[in-house]
Order: sequence, then structure tokens, then C-alpha cells
Amino acid sequence: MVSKEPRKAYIEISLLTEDPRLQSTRKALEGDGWLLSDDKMLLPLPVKDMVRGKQESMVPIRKILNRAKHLLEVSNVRYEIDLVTPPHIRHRRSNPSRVKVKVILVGNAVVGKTSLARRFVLDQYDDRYVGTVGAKVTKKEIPLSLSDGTPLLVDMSIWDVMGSRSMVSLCRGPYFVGAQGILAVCDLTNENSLKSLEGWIHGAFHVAGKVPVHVLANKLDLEDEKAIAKSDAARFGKGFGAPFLLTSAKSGLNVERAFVDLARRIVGNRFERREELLIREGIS
Ligand SMILES: Nc1nc2c(ncn2[C@@H]2O[C@H](COP(=O)(O)OP(=O)(O)OP(=O)(O)O)[C@@H](O)[C@H]2O)c(=O)[nH]1
Ligand SMILES: [Mg+2]
Repeated sequence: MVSKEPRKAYIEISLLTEDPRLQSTRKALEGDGWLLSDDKMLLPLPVKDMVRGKQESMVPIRKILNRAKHLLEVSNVRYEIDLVTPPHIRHRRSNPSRVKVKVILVGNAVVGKTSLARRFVLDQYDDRYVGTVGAKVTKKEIPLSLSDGTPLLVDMSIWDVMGSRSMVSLCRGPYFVGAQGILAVCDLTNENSLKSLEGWIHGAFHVAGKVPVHVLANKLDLEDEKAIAKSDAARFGKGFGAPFLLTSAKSGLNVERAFVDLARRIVGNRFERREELLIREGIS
């Protein structure tokens, strides 16, 4: 006889407080469908809907979960939440969730946007300058782990936008549409390139909305020729809630960090709560 694998899925809440006093809340929890034992609570999930990707059947489950969390918190019970799934769903979970993000590189011509993208994606660098025409789009997969260790793959599309065209014409084009993050790049050896960044950021905001921005001062390897005080660049960034980083596409210093920090900030906004991600993984 072939033994069948269990085909049930649960949200499992482990109760970490010894002898949790749930008397008053027990009825409410059971009424919501929780199965209670001394140190665990299980909420059966609709596996068929999860496999078919029926988002709407998860809406009441989110509400039930939030209510249970509230009841546990007011009862001062410490807990941990996990998703217990059968193998056909577990298999999907072992492949980390993927999210697509679009980021744009903006800033004056010759500050090093193309060089930064090239260094990050291909780990290459070229001293010759070939101005970008329109925008060049490259892609890179960034494996991240969220603060609680949950793995996530970010498929990043990097739109490296030419710096030599007027902002008005760039705003009319497709470059900034749907951008979820901005790397605003200036050249540490060129004072004007920092002054221009305000216009670049406002132009991008105008099309993409107020998405996260990080300010980069590139060409750190030319620090001896610097024309921008780091404190000025940092202060400028603060005005946009933007972290500031010194980079060098030539040496590679801080380049990976610049892209990964931005990716982390973008997805951080989207997956603030671990259980949201767990539920999403089960149904996507
Ligand atoms: N020393 C030094 N030179 C750099 C660095 N990054 C870029 N460059 C050089 O600066 C020049 C311009 O770089 P690009 O990356 O093409 O500049 P861009 O911002 O893409 O310019 P546009 O496409 O015209 O907007 C090239 O000659 C690069 O080799 C760097 O970190 N250090
Ligand atoms: Mg370029």
C-alpha cells in the first residue's frame, strides 16, 4: 500500500510562556478555528486554495492571525509563528520568493553611472568614456536574507539613464516609470554634479513617486582631487531621507553595497512582517 504524505497545512504558533493563561481567550481562539494544546496553537489552512494561488481565501486567515496575535499580546504570552506545509508546498518554499524591482541611476553625464552598473553586474571597469544614449538596462539577481533569516531573491532591473539629455525629455520617456528606487550619483571631483542632483531626484519623483533614494559620490579613488565635502553630500542626502555612500567604480569600493542597500530598503518596505511573507510563500 502506498502511504500518502499528509496534505494539510497549518499556521503553527508555539507558545513560549510557561503555562500560558488562555482561559479567557480560549473561546475566542477556538471560535476562529484554532486547535489548542498546552504549548501550541494550530490553524488549518486551505491547501487547495494555496496551491491554486487563490489570494482571496487568505484574507480571512490574515485577520484570524492578527486577532490571535492581539489576544496573545494582551495576555502577555510570548510566541513564535511558523508555517507548516505538506511537501508539494514545502518544495515551493525551499525555492526562495522572488521579487522584481526596478532601480534607476540618475545624475549628470560623466559621473560614472554606467561604470557603477558595469562594476556591479559584470565586475568590470573601463577607463574610456562612451556616453549612454537613452538608457541601458541590465539585470542582476541579488540574494538577500531578511532580518529574521528568510531568504529572498531580488531580480533587479537597473536602468542606467543618460546624463546628457534634458530632464524634461527624460521625464517624458519610459525611463523613470515604475522605478522603485533611485541611485542619485554625483562625481566627488565635480562640485556641480552634486548641485544638479536635486533636479534629477525631483524629476524622478515626478514620474515614479517618492521612492527610496540613495546618494552616491563616485570616483572615490580620485579623493585627492575632491571638490565636494563629504559632509555637504551627506547633508544633501538627508534632505531626501537618503543614505549617502562614497563609491569607486574603478576600484569597486562600496559598489555592491550601494545596490544591495537600496534593494534591501525597497524590499524591506514590502515585507516588513515575516508572517506576511510566509503566507505569501504558501500561496505564490
Ligand atoms: N577615476 C574614476 N573614473 C571613473 C569612475 N567611474 C567612472 N569613471 C570614468 O568616468 C567616465 C564616465 O563614466 P561613465 O560611467 O560613462 O559616466 P556616465 O555617468 O554613465 O555618463 P553618461 O552616460 O554620459 O550619463 C569614464 O571615463 C569612466 O571610466 C571612478 O570610480 N573612478
Ligand atoms: Mg552612461
